[in-house]
Amino acid sequence: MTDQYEPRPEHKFTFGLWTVGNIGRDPFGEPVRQPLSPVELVHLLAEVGAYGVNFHDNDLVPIDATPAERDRIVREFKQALEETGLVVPMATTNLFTDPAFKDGALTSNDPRVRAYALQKTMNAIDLGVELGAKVYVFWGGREGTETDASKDPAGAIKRYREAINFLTEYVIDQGYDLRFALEAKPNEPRGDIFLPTTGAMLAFIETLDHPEMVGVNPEVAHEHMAGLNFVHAVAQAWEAGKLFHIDLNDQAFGRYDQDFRFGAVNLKSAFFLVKFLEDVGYEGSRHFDAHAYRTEDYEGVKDFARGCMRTYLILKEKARQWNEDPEIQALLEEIRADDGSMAAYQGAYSADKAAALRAETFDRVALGQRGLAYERLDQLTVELLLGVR
Ligand code: DIG
Ligand code: MN
Ligand code: MN
Repeated sequence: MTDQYEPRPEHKFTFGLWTVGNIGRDPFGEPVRQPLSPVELVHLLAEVGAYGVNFHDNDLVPIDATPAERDRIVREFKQALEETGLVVPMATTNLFTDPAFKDGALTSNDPRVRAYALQKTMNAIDLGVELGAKVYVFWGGREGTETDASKDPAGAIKRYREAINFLTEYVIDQGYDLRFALEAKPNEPRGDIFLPTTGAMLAFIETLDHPEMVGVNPEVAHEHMAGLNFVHAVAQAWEAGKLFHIDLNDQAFGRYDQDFRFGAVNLKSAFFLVKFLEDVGYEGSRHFDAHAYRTEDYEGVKDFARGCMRTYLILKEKARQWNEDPEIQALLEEIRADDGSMAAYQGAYSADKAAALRAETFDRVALGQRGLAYERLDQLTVELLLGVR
């Protein structure tokens, strides 16, 4: 089936090796799919029309690989990229699978673990840069606690800051063209994870030595797990100039991290997210950090990947329609009307402005009586999404 919703490189759709390579293990069940090699996964992604592929160091190079094995794996991976035209926009470090990181990596209570995590991350940064990555993600999946008796939360933040400062200095020292994107998650696999939301990450970034090198990588599922509006988190990151990357998927509220296909649960919030990204001209990767249902074989995995991209493109077209819908735009015009009568009180403070505002009189009752027609506006939006407009 070919139609206007076919992915093209300019859409910048990317997947991690760990997404389409997910073999379906879960806390209550064994794998359901045979593992595919990184090279096979690159070809699978090329087949479905992806633009790029991302990886954790150990998705590509096993943690116990010899230098010779590493070189062979990287050579073969580069060849697959060459053959398919896929690129590597982002890389990251696995600081959560190996038992060494059972109590965290960069915030571990064990200084040897913290030092090993730094060493592993420097090596992984080298690997990512070698393969073309310009964004480096930090997801602190194990940076947290089950009992707050174990770690001083302020001390943990200090350790995190020291590590990120060290690693931004490493990037500067190496002369790499690389920016960091910090990814928040409130819990799982730890009972509580430090820096749990995108908002917390934005505050943390301002305390770093090189905040200009560090942004965020918000993930739909993770903000939803915290019960938050994902579009608002993305908008705050964008407005702060910190939306360096984004992890798209879907997630029911109040559940474990489901990492569902994009748009599989909350179509309306997915619509407003796509509309925001397209309206503001976000130029980064549309990275699907998601995986297929455990019920699927690899044909189902391809359906999953195609579905992520198709839904994004369908919602992008819906956003264009919404922006051009005469009735919706007329309503917005009415709702946002500004007769300029309050212009004198907008913008920066001045003593004269404050004095004049004090003298202004307001009909408070009238202010509260105006009907805003949001029911009409939202119903028109729903009908457009349902395809009857
Ligand atoms: C989980 O949401 C995390 C890890 O998969 C990875 O470190 C990061 C990259 O997008 N997302
Ligand atoms: Mn997730
Ligand atoms: Mn993610």
